[in-house]
Amino acid sequence: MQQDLLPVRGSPGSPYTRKMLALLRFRRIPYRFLQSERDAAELPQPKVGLIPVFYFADEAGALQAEVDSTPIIRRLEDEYAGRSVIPADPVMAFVNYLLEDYGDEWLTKAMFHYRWYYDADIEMAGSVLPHYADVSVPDEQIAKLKAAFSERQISRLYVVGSNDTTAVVIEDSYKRFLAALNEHLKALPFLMGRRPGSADFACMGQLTQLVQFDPTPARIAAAGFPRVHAWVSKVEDLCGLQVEADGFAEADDFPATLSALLQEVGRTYVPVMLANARALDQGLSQVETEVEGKTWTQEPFPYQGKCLQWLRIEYARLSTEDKIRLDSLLAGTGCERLVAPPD
Ligand SMILES: N[C@@H](CCC(=O)N[C@@H](CS)C(=O)NCC(=O)O)C(=O)O
Repeated sequence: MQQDLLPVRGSPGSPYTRKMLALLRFRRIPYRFLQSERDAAELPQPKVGLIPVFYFADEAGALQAEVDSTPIIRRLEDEYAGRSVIPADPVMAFVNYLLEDYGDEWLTKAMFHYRWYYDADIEMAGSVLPHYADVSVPDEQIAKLKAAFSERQISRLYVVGSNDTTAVVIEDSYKRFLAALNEHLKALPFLMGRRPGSADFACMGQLTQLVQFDPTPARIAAAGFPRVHAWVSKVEDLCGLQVEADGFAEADDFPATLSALLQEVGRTYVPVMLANARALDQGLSQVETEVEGKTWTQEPFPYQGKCLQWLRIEYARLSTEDKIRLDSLLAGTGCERLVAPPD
């Protein structure tokens, strides 16, 4: 059901919030952004304590709190017409889904890692983020919030798999992703072609933090990839973009730079998602694999096990003919392993 102003609770420091606000602007869906729990005090609580939270009206008009950006985007597609972020061709819709999940589940490792691993980044995030809920909080209170919030976040680095062993893997992958995106943007304005897909918003959301906020990754981006820096700022508000009906990249004219991006996904996200699923299946206490010849080790992450299942459901829904078309795009990128039948 369409609402006059769709309530969304989140924070400028949350990459998933930035993903969704940018998407709402592009889609021209009117919303009201609630930047603290206090602003949403009258609204229902979501089942899981994550942001952003969307408050959708049910049949009776009562608001229901929902989290998880990927299914929320699909719900918005059903409820609001026009300016779609999902390509009509199911093969390109799968590529978009995969790159969206890469943004949400892999790039977020770089985002969380840089923010809570290095002193300069911890200092910046710890000092600024506590002001987002209420900018007038007195300094003495901010000092306490800063210490408590930073400690909590640093203690959770293990969740995304950031540790002394994986730091180099995460940082190398961030730099390679920036380089691959930079090459792609020389040819096309968006990941998905001449109009943005949900993958664009997922990657841009993480990059708002990496490229614009946290000093260590921001320095890397500004020094080597000014084009990507500019892209992130532009994608934040695409409400004025004229959408071309045939603007999505096409499977039978698949951009070489998009293949290169899929190869990057195949180097990192793919081995880690597969090793995570194996560890969960076998009840292991550690995920162990290699990424680009270097060790990856982290605690199993049940939510990312579900992400892989959802991706496989997307694949299973394709017709036989579309599977063949998609398989030929994925062949040799490493991503074909995600959907290959078990051996
Ligand atoms: N899969 C979720 C992830 C959302 C998420 O992880 N949000 C972070 C903030 S960016 C969060 O709320 N973390 C818990 C916390 O900060 O307490 C989505 O796509 O919306």
